[in-house]
Amino acid sequence: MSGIVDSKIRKILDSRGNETVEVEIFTEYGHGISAAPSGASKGANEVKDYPEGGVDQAVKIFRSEISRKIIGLESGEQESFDRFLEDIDGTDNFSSIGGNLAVAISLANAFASSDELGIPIFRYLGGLNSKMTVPLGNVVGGGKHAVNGTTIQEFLIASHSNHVYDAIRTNSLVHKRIKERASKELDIPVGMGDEKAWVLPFDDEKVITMVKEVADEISDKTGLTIENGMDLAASNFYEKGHYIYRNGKLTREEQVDFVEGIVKDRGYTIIEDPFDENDFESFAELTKRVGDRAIIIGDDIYTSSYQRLQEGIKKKSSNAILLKPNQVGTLSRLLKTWRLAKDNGMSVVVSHRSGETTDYFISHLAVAIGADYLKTGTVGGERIAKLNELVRIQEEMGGQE
Ligand code: 2PG
Ligand code: MG
Repeated sequence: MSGIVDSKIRKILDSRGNETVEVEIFTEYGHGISAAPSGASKGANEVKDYPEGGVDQAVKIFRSEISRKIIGLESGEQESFDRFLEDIDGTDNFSSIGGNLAVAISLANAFASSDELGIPIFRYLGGLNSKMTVPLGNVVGGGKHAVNGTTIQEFLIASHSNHVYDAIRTNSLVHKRIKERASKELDIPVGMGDEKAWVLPFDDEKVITMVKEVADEISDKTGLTIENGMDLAASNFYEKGHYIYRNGKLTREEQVDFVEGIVKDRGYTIIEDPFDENDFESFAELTKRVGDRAIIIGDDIYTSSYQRLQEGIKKKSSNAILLKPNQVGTLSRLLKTWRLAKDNGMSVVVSHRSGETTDYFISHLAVAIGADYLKTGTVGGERIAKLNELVRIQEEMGGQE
């Protein structure tokens, strides 16, 4: 493996039309490119996305400081490369250079190494854990990803098939059918949110039933098992001891009962962030009640952080974790958290952000670490870029002609 010989940075736009950074790393025989995504419903404990001065300042820091210093670094030594980024930053949460700049550099470097070896990234990163993942995507969206939608941020579905293309296609059929169903009831056009899920002016109860019915209908038609799930992103509507829904409010205890009912009575098997990000205890209570039949995923509660996950494990808060590289800023940090989750028998979901580019690194990452699911929407160019990459990866793995 060779050292880094050159690098580049530029501003590009993400799917919301916001500016983000794209980084390129060149080794003697390899080239890697990666762009940072961005969240709208961020966890309070994520690293800082940009330094003071925003995207422009991040570009300036890269050009004036980092690009010079990375020349000659061993691209194949990802851990020491990522430590170099931490050292340059000098804080715990990347507040000097920005976690989004760090993550674009870190992932571009891994990409360059795999390219140098002439192998796809999932093979470069993967080992015995590699396996094809299951596409998990939202078909109805609200919360911070939409205006006037449901209080619950994401209504998710996951179709299961040995052929990932069929699973992706089936997810998209559910998405299509939801629109047909909703359009019949509404005399206004149906629009999409940030992640290209439908935004419906219905209360959450109604959507819980509707998405389950549509998933069952499409499952009967296609023969594929389709799981129902949701990301409540509950921190966003938790205020002083109450969860405030568009049609009423629940206490902490009532929220536990409500979500228990969604699993036990409504057949949902994937539940993300059902409580406030600091309420490890309610997470633990729900996991105790329904953890044998559903995965309870921590996103905002953990923010992919090793320390936060340690606390969750100690308190038995969940049986699954969501992993997003830009929550922690480097690939090495993310993999460290993943190992901890794995060693403790947790399910793993790799995830996109609501603001995305066509970067498909997370598809390779999900396969490389054998993630149970890749959460990355069901339609929309920036989501499809990742889903279609899964199809190519499966072909490369020899699993699909
Ligand atoms: C989430 C994510 C992705 P955001 O809450 O899981 O769907 O949203 O990127 O806005 O944090
Ligand atoms: Mg989430």
